[in-house]
Amino acid sequence: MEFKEILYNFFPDKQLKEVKSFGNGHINSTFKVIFKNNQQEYILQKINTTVFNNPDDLIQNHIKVQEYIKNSTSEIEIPQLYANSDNKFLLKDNESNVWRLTNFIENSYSIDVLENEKQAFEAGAGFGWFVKSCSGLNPTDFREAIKDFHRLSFRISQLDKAIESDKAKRFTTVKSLIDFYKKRENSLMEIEKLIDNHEIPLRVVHNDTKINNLLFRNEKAVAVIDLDTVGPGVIFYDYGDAIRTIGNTVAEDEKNIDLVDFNLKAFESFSKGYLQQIASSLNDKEKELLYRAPILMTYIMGIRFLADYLNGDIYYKTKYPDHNLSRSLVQKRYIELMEQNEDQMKLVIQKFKD
Ligand code: ADP
Ligand code: GN1
Ligand code: MG
Repeated sequence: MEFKEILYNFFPDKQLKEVKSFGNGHINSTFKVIFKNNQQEYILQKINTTVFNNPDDLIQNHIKVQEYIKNSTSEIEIPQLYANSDNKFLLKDNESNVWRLTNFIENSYSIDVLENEKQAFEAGAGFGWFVKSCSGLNPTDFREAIKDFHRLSFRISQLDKAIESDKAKRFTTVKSLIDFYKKRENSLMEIEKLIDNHEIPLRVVHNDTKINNLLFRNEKAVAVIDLDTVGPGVIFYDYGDAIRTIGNTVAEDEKNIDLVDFNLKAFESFSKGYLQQIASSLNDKEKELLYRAPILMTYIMGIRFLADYLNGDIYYKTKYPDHNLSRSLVQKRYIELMEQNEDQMKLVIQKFKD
């Protein structure tokens, strides 16, 4: 269906001026929409229904958060969903594409790579605000957009299946990379056990806290976006996944592996901003083991990229044949660097944990 028709369903009175492809998300198709004589801009998204089989769950979860925090006095916000003329938040077009519309957060921008440490502090404050704001919500009231999304054993079994079927005939080229990840499997599974026995509690978390899912205005964090995966999870998921991109000096798909570096100062700034918001509600086990979260989450993303590479690039958007391989190699290098910095990471968390 044409953009004009889709948008007519949301705003029959507005005249379309421009629709352009926007952002660097790996999952949905995102467009910025501008109407004539209308200052407010919008974000229109075609939801990837191969990834999100039940898009209605996404909307239910988003609305739950939207309603819960609507009276928040914080300067940080989340995108607001617009209903269409059928009073629904999802529009299904005649080609079975599913669309949603939100406000464009005014004068905002996202970044893919950190430019300075102030941004890391701001990102910590932003993502920390989000999880603090959701702390009164019950995780079991949310629908899991993707079952077992950050469950390590699930991601390991996905990788094992990908190795076994070797669909794209790439196994031999990644043998040593697989070995790297396999070596760390058992140690990281210890964290899953603590989650399963509730020593690390379930909370409502964002579940996709990479740096470009946060918006800035004039260097200040102003919005947490991409709520597709909001729902049950543990604090390690959000904190760890954020560090995965925020502490890395280069993009997650940098081709020159020698440029990958761990920015301890950015790690410290993010941790300060994040823990200022949330430390008082963490239990001792969470505080004690938080330093392991960045390696856990980088590992999970590393094996997901690798599995997708072996499967022939069917999940993430890719721009060239070895794109998923580049991503997985960056995660590997970044894990090595964090392993070398583990003691310093522990000390930083110690400093901000009370
Ligand atoms: P994906 O699920 O594909 O990652 P996102 O919801 O993260 O999609 O959107 C992709 C990009 O579009 C974001 O990284 C951001 O740059 C931009 N974006 C998304 N929603 C908004 C919004 N409401 N206001 C401004 N920019 C947005
Ligand atoms: C995807 O949607 P986006 O681009 O913000 C992915 C995350 C990965 C990330 C890696 C639903 O995030 O889990 O960490 O790519 N989202 C989904 O860049 O799979
Ligand atoms: Mg995104």
